[in-house]
Amino acid sequence: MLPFIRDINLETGLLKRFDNKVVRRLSDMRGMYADGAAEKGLIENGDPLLYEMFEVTPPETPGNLTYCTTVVYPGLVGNEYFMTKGHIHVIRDTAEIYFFTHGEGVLVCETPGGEFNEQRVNAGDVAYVPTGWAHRTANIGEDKLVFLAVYPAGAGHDYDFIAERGFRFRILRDGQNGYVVR
Ligand code: PAN
Ligand code: ZN
Repeated sequence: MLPFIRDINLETGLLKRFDNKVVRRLSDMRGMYADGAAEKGLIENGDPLLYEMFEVTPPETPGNLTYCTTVVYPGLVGNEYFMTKGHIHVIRDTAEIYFFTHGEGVLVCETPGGEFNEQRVNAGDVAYVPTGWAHRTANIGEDKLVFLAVYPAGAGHDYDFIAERGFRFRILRDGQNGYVVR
């Protein structure tokens, strides 16, 4: 494998070349938002696009890294901001770096033991998610929230962990662009 460079548009999150694109609509996250009636209504009326990921995926051999951009669109399901599904890595002993390049968001982290952490993030913030923490990102702004994630290739994503138990707290709207954790 040769060294390589990819060009990222910091504002849109678009990579000029990527290996894989993931698109998540609300119907891909059924049951994850608190307001089931709002979720149903939105799915029936166009099924909004919540977020997209553009991945660069070197071989999943020991020592390699994967990176990708995530673009979380602005919006609400009921009173809950658009967010990612959230996951913990299959290999629990995995840390990850998020570099936020555009927008306003909240990074939500939780351990299997129930320790909870939420932090507001803006363009320019570099977040470190330590090993053993599940993570989710919510967009609390009016524009796209964009970030670059870097993590060990082959770490895997355990979505069932969050789908089954959720996070302890949700990121809800509180006034214009404000949020409350509840
Ligand atoms: C990120 C996330 C991305 C989308 O690249 O995968 O933001 O969130 P979900 O994977 O929870 O749908 C990351 O943490 N990768 O490990
Ligand atoms: Zn991750």
